[in-house]
Amino acid sequence: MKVAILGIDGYIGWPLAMRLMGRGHEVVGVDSLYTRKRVSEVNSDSVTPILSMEERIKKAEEGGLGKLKFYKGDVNEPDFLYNVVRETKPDAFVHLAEQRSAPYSMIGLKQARETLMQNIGGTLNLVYAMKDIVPKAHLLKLGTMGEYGTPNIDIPEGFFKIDYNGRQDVLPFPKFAGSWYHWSKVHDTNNLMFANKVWKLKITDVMQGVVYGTETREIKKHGLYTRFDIDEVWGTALNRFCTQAVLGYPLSAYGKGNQRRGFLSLEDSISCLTLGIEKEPEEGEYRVYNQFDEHYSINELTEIVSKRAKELFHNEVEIKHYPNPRVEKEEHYYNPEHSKLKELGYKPSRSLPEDIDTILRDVNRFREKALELKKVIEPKTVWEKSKGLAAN
Ligand code: USQ
Repeated sequence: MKVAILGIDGYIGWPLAMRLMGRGHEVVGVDSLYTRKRVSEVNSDSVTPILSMEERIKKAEEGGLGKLKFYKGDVNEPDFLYNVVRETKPDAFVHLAEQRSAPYSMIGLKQARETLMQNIGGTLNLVYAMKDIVPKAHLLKLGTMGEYGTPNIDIPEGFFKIDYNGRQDVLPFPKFAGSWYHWSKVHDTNNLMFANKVWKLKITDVMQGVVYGTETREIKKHGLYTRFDIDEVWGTALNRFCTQAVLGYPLSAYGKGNQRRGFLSLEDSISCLTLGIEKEPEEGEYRVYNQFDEHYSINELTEIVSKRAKELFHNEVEIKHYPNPRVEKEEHYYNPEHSKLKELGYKPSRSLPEDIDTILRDVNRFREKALELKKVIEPKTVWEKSKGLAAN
């Protein structure tokens, strides 16, 4: 199958490309390389060494993964995206080309606008290009579990049965996101449902939890790392905790630490996305998965990480509760359903503690680089202080 990966240079995009190529798919890659630029804007960098896109493609080819055609550009530019789709006519698209950091979107008006305009605009361009050029193609779009927020009831996979004033219906589950970034994904979801309704586009909307890890089978085999961010803007919870443990810094639990999220290893995220591509929806179907393996509270995670770090490196790790920079519930009910991927055949690969050991060992290998990023580890982006236009 010919698969276009939009956002191929990102944390998930690159390992997904290697997996799909290894399984005999023809991969077309698209990326503006904005993540590299935006990470450097906050004086940060990937802890793992990452090659340029050209070098990645060359090494992947030398490693026997096959050829990959790469287009550098922004999916938010309709002419650019239409040209790529016209030239390549993919059977499937994996759309990862969005600004993906909640803290980045909360820095101020500039970043909030960038996030909302770019994410919503790119997805809108894509559904139009699909309708006009490849209306039978499948779009697998990365959404987020954060679209749902933390309601005090079970969270279904996209839709739920509702009984109101004596009448019943099956409706989209209400969303209540926690950052401009997460809201951009809610708006995308609404637009995708509408594109499916009017043009019958075949769509999989993936509500993915927090992804962690440094490794997939292909990264291990070919030594071609994906990026690994640990700063307060681009790094996610577990990846940050592991790095802090290696460096001997206190683990940064925000607030009371009883907030709970769904987590998934990078290896399993890649397996789930591959499954979603290879087992596509029916003609005209819009389907939603909740893509995570298990849910943990922040306190549970910091406990596991400090225990594993102590066993591996014999260092004591402190857990520090920072005043929460975000506006979020710190105690809440959390029970999202997640059976659809398992019904399709997904089997989790490893347990979270095993993955944590791999991350700790990898970060320890690149310890010098992690140490260079010391200044950007402490939380500084505060939701309530998001900057608007200067008063004068
Ligand atoms: N947290 C800490 N300490 C930290 C970092 C985070 O306690 O040092 C807490 C946050 O307060 C939050 C939770 O960990 O309650 C998750 O935060 P995160 O930074 O790991 O993840 P989040 O901002 O939600 O976003 C990440 C990805 C995003 C993806 C999302 C999935 O950056 O692209 O969509 O995870 S989910 O969280 O399920 O919405």
